[in-house]
Amino acid sequence: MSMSLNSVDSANASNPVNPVNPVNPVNPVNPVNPAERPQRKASVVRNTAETNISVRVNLDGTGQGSIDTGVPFLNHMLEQIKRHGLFDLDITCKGDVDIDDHHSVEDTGITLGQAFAKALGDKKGIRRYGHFYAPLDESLTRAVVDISGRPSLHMNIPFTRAHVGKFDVDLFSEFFMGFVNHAWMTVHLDNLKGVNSHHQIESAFKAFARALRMACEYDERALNTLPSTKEAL
Ligand SMILES: [Mn+2]
Repeated sequence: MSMSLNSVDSANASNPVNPVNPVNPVNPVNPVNPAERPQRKASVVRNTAETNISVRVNLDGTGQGSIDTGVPFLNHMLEQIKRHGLFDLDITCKGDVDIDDHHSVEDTGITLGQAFAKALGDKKGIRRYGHFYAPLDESLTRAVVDISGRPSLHMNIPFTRAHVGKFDVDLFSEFFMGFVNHAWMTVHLDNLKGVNSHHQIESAFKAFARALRMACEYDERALNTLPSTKEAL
């Protein structure tokens, strides 16, 4: 079943609520002055028998915050999202890493995706699309993001090793699958060149961070438009 924002607005004009995100009411007008716009922040706590995770995000941040997932390589990658996406991010994960890193990495992706979906609110005025090519020495990765409302991950990363230190490269796709499924985004990640698997992954996270930043940013010429001819994202 699909719902359009327009049909919800007209059916319930006195209390317009984003059907995707009931937490953030539909903002009637995005002011031209950025300081007057609603804050695009969200907090999500997700507890299961396998992990306890807390994420706080500010889409309009400056790259502040602390990250402690219990998986050092994942921390290193999330720092890339924070720094190069200019998102403020506070992330803690206490997971069953005595088994392995799988649950912690996947569930951190899920919770981060939930936080982005919540912080994006009604999505009005955003660029929606973002893309970036990030090199890291010999490695070059392209990331393309569409805040489409349709979860979809397409990746081609020909990993040259099975592990980066203790980190299992299988968990790379687990993180991004968790993220896109809960952020409701389309993400394409293509490693075009690469020999060192640490560089392959890190260039992908850097490209993703920049592409996601572009997609989440306001389009100053379309502040009060939803970038979809369907009028729904
Ligand atoms: Mn590195």
